[in-house]
Amino acid sequence: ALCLDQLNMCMNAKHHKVEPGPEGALHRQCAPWRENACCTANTSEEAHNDNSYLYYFNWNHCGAMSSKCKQHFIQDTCFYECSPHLGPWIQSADENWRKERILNVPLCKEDCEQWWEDCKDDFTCKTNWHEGWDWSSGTNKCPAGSQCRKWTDVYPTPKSMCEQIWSNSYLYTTLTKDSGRCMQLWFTGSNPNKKVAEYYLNTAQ
Ligand code: FOL
Repeated sequence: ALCLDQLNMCMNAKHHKVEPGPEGALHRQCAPWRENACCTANTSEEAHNDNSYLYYFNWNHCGAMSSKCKQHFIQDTCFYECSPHLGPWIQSADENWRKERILNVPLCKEDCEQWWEDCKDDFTCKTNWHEGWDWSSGTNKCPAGSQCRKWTDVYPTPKSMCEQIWSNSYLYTTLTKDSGRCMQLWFTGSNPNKKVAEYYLNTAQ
């Protein structure tokens, strides 16, 4: 069906379903989306694996990523792949691996700050993780000339990390989860992001 419902839709990207719907069982950290999801059960399972077939992305490009940091990347993957309420932020993308992307999704302060806190003892060699890797081995490695640096040298603030790591998929905000005006990566129970998307659709940002 033609998409007329910006509040309940899936982006046209690499692994997303054509339309959102219930999934009986989504894996672990993706389980909160099971009532209405843009990801399949297989995608949700892969989201938890290193070098998964989703993007063959190597979290451990500067030594092993800590598990407390990695859980945020798994959650980000669940959010990105499963969220059915990203309509107000979906844009067309000029990329060979997806037709649409998300831009400037207002992220709740707590989720961005906890992500950065839990990663701040880790290392990376790149600011924008979407491009410029060495893929010659089949997974991303640090490109020649780059060096692994402390997380806090690459990303001095939570804002710099949340906005830059995925080419401005996220907008850092000082809004808290209880505001109802920011999107949550981490939630339990019914999806709080539906109301947030509704708000931004009506105010047309
Ligand atoms: N999470 C969020 N929140 N937003 C996203 O856009 C997002 N995207 C991914 C995963 N989680 C996300 C997908 N990640 C490449 C690298 C990372 C990636 C997908 C693809 C990649 O192939 N990069 C090539 C350039 C590809 C191209 O654009 O031509 C490279 O040069 O490294």
